[in-house]
Amino acid sequence: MNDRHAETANSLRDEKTTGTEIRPTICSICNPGSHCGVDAYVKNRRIVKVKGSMETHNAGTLCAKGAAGRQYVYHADRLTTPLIRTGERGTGRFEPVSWKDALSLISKRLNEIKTQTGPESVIFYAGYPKWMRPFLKRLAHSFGSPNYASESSTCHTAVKLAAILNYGEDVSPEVDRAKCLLVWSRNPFYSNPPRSRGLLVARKKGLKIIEVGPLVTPLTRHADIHLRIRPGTSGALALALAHVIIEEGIYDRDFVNRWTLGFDEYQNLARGFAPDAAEKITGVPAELIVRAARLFAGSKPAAIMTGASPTVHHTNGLQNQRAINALVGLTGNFDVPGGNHVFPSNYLYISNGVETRDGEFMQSRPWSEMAPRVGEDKHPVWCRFIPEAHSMMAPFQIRSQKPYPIRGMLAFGLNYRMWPGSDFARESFKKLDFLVDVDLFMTDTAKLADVVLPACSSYERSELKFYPEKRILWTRPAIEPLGQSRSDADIIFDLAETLAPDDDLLRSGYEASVDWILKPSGFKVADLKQYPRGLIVNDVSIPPYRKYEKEGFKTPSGKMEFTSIVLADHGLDSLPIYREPVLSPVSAPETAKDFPLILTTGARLPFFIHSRAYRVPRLLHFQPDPMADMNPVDARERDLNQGDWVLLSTSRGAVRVRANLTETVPPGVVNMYHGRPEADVNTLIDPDYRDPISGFPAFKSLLCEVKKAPE
Ligand SMILES: Nc1nc2c(c(=O)[nH]1)N[C@H]1C(S)=C(S)[C@@H](COP(=O)(O)OP(=O)(O)OC[C@H]3O[C@@H](n4cnc5c(=O)[nH]c(N)nc54)[C@H](O)[C@@H]3O)O[C@H]1N2
Ligand SMILES: Nc1nc2c(c(=O)[nH]1)N[C@H]1C(S)=C(S)[C@@H](COP(=O)(O)OP(=O)(O)OC[C@H]3O[C@@H](n4cnc5c(=O)[nH]c(N)nc54)[C@H](O)[C@@H]3O)O[C@H]1N2
Ligand SMILES: [Mo]
Repeated sequence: MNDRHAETANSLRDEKTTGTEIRPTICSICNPGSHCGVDAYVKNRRIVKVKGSMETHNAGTLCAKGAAGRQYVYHADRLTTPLIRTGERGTGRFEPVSWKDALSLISKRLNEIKTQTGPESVIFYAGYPKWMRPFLKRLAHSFGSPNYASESSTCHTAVKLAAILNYGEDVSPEVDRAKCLLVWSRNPFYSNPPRSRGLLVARKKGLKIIEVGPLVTPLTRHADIHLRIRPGTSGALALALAHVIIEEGIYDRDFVNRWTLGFDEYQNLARGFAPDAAEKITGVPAELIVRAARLFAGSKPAAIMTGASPTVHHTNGLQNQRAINALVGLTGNFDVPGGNHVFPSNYLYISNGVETRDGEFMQSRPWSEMAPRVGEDKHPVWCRFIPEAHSMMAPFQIRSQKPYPIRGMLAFGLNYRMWPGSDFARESFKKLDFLVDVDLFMTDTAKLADVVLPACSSYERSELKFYPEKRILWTRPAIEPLGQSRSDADIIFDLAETLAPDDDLLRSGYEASVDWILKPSGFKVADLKQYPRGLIVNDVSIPPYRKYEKEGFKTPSGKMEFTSIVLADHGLDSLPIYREPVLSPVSAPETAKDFPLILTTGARLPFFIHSRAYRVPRLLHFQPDPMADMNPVDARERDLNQGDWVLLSTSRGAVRVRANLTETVPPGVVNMYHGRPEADVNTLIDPDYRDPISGFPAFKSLLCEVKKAPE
């Protein structure tokens, strides 16, 4: 293989004098595209220090979460043995059992449910951790259940769905070749620090940046223009940009004439969003809208980078995202160098050109041989294009038992605080006949389970990693799994013996399954093991540009669709119509009398990640008490000072937090991070406050009030 790749790393160094060995591995606390290379300094089989690897994309750096890796791995609350519940659900009373007993109980109960009410009565679920997903999905389908579900029912898949409806495929921005980048509701400095450096490099080379989002972020000072929208109004802003671009004739006429469907209707729709009208809706000055439209359409090539979730966490999120996407085609930046490139993922959400057959691996049984998925009745468009069950609908179906009962769940990293109306989700999960949760910690969700299994961290396991820079890696554990904890993959492959006895491939084991997935690449796990920091694969096939010229678009019309045929077929708006958030000062003036402020939740913080970082002292110290950000103007009106304890409330409830007075949030808006056990902001959001098409929760635009908390 030597002519195919360059090794990216030197070999391991032994520091004989100190007895400390440097072991390369990865930190996997955040998104799969980052997962920084780490040098773990190991002495007496314990990690004594972690350092960012110099040889990987993070170039020697680690973020706050990564740097706290040792406190995470060696946390006193780490689960170290399998547990079976002995007390009431939620009380946390468990007793240790052997792996053998735990796994045989799980097999017995899940197979019983399968016999009694069908395999579809069991959900196989993965939370934010993603690395076990290919194996878990295959296990579900080989068991006979269509219900593999994940956190992706709140994350990215609605963005992807919008792109599929517009273009037939998902697209990604080519930052390094673009002349102008429209960064729409994304804060890479917090959400993806090692990759945000590319943005600064491009900026130095002259990249123009337009930032869209209500919050001031570290990107703002690098942006040429910041369009500070009212939360939830992205669709109106996108249509206003289209209005200017069309009126001024600075769109790509040739592309629009030859390759698009529904331009006339779209143009008519955009006519209603002249900059002055849009200013009233979005709060963005008309003059800035015009400037941004001219800059974006006047730069060739230009690309749009949207976040994985903030544009779609609204009741009109999917259509807003479609309105944003439409700008790519309108300006002729679709699938061109430096625009938005169609580059399908190769393995676990990463596009790098190294061919695999992961899709084939995961779907071991066709949908037609299984029951309808959870959520298929309510969100058919999402289910048509996203090959999963809709986890947002699981709490409802567990209660209603319609169209069929859901009774069992095998979950890896289940966190009920991820759901809107998290208390509702919690009570739903309590109703299951049998719940298994695999986690590193005894979380509040794990306390609801019948069986809790201890997973190990990325420092203690081996996994296949793909990175955008054409790098592939089989990671090495730096230490043995703590206590009796095990890797998620080992647990899945053990369970396959009894839950999927007919699946010979799954039963051939973990590494053999990965070899099968990797077959088209020509690599095997055994080859990759020789390269502790991975390989750069040189001869990959990066998809060409303007593929549509040969193949057409993968939409029903074969064109880019301003008007979606699929949506029309489902009786939905085919145009990207703008609708107010269901709970906004404009659409719900009665509610706004008591709850006049706009609540947006979950904008990323550099030191927290969903539910996970709160237990790590070094990270909690950055924000010891729960905090809600509010503008000093709103604070003054309420007689509030920095750090005051306040009640943040919606019509559904209240949480007690400290007020953080900051101009990073505009007047009239309150921003709070989610997942906090003592102040769970998702209890303030109705479980059904969702986008009707994608089913995504509208975490980022609703109504609230802030008042001084009673002593
Ligand atoms: N440190 C850290 N990193 C993470 C995560 C984490 O929890 N912690 N989570 C990971 C996950 S799961 C995801 S999905 C990504 C998300 O990461 P990003 O896609 O970067 O999204 P956010 O940081 O949530 O929001 C980015 C910007 O969206 C804008 N925004 C906020 N509210 C609204 C709104 O109502 N409407 C619009 N249009 N824009 C709004 C704000 O200006 C905000 O700065 O981050 C990933 N990375
Ligand atoms: N209000 C509000 N709510 C939100 C969001 C928001 O912006 N606002 N964002 C939404 C989005 S985009 C997302 S992605 C979700 C986040 O989704 P969640 O799934 O809630 O994310 P986490 O809390 O990071 O992880 C869940 C669990 O996985 C466990 N875990 C970590 N690593 C492993 C592992 O290797 N193996 C196993 N078995 N378990 C592991 C953790 O300990 C934790 O208990 O939250 C969503 N909820
Ligand atoms: Mo996410």
